[in-house]
Amino acid sequence: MASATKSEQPRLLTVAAAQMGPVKSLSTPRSETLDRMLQLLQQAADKNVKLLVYPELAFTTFFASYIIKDPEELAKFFEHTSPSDPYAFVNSPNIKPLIDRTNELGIDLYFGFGERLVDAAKTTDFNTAVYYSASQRRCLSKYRKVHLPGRKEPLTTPGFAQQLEKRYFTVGDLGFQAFRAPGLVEGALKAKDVDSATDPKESQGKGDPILGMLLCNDRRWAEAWRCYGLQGIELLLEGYNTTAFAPQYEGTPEWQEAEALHHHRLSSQAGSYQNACFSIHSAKAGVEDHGSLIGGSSIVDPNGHIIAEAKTKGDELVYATIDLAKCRKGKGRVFAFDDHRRTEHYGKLLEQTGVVEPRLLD
Ligand code: CDV
Repeated sequence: MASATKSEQPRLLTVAAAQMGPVKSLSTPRSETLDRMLQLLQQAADKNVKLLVYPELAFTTFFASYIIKDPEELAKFFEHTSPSDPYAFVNSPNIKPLIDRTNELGIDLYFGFGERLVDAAKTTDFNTAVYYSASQRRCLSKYRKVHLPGRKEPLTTPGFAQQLEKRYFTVGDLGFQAFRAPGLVEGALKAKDVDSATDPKESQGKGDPILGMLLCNDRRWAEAWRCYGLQGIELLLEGYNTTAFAPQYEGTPEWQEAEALHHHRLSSQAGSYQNACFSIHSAKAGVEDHGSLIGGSSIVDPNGHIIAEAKTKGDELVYATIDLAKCRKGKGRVFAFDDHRRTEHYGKLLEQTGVVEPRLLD
């Protein structure tokens, strides 16, 4: 573990990705998967981990890669919420044992799940991640995946890998909201300790850690990272199910998997460096009935270095003690946004979605 810049007090935190091997099929019992998650949680406790990140759609197989026509069958992959009870899932029998145990162990969690929001007669399904604080005994924040990959209609050629997130989920409506998590680092500055006349810049990097969440494909989008960067993010959490091989695309299975891992690393390392934050990336990996998924769960530092990475494609705890004070170097120099961003030139980012090329030459 490298130290912080010269003047910074260390803000140490032990964190981990709970990489999960495959959840074999649509009919794999929930209890079997939950048991594996509980075992990873215990391993995390044994390593004194204070924050543990599970994958996207952690409790089930990656159901968005199957063609599920029966609405009753599909409903089994979702947990219910409502506008008046946005965190109702913590009491679901599919999730509550994890919450109960993490309360006993005092470990904060990020996990992904299928969320069915029931509002009067209307239901809306999201691919969701949540942050649960053990010290507060409650969820602090929810994130609904924004960049949904894949398609609405299945591919018709037998054997082709399906990716149907646009069929099963609605685009997230919560944006990219950073939040602080209490109880993770010692001596965090609190609002009551600061005089209202003091320049807010003086307290930067001294409070409780600033966190943000993404889900899988989101990590490839610089815009998502920067929305968090602009809120001073120090630690980004992300779970994923990334296809290792799709027969409809070029290349051998080995080559495709190596490329997928390369792009995963490139995205997580660039995002961390350009926003001067740590990040934790947690895979569901290995071969499920719909196809194969990459491993490569990792912890990345604010200089873009991978400081811990999974060695297998099975259940594996990937952990490290990080020093959040190390975020200050990038935030104060190369990526001091106040000093160097040029918003007057960034208009296209909000005005345009697709590509508009310069006109053809005569
Ligand atoms: N679950 C995902 O979002 N998967 C996408 C794949 C389909 C490209 C990903 O970005 O890893």
